[in-house]
Amino acid sequence: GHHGGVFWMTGLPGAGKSTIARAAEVQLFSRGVDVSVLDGDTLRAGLCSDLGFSEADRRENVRRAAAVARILADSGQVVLVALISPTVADRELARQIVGDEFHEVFVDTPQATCESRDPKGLYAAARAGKISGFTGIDAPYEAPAKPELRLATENRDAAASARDLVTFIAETTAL
Ligand code: GGZ
Repeated sequence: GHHGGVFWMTGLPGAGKSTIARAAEVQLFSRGVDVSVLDGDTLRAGLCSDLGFSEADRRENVRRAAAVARILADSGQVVLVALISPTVADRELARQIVGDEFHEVFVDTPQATCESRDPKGLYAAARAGKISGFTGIDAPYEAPAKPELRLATENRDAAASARDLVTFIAETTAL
């Protein structure tokens, strides 16, 4: 039988974290796996609605997500977390909270590609100086040096990246 696990997807805004997580969720669900997705938009609409994008608020966002993910993973779920989680220190905190079931997944998309997608126009707004502290423009993103899985998304669609993620999940959780 399978056991739970936390698959912590980090990457720039617009890298495709949430899209890949949702596609993987569907693929896992159809295999009968108990799966949850925690993404920035969902968390920030509720549990984390008091948080902004300062360094401290991002860290608190990561801490809460990790705490919830741990509870869900301990009850046997596969948990896909899709958060920018921009710093090595933030992700180390998450790993510490989650424990052995933590797996770091780097959604590796060149910034130029993220910026050309710009679904919400946030990169453009940041470039124009209309918003400040935007990750990749005037707030840092530290790419993971040794992620457990790297999804290079350039020239691949979200479904293909999701399949790679599901394969990795199947290997690590004995689905
Ligand atoms: C980064 C921001 C910002 C700033 C709003 N910096 O593409 P999106 O729009 O839907 O996803 C981004 C989301 C990032 O939230 P996270 O909770 O993943 O961030 S963190 O892990 O750093 O806490 C983006 C939107 O929020 N957004 N302002 N200044 N992203």
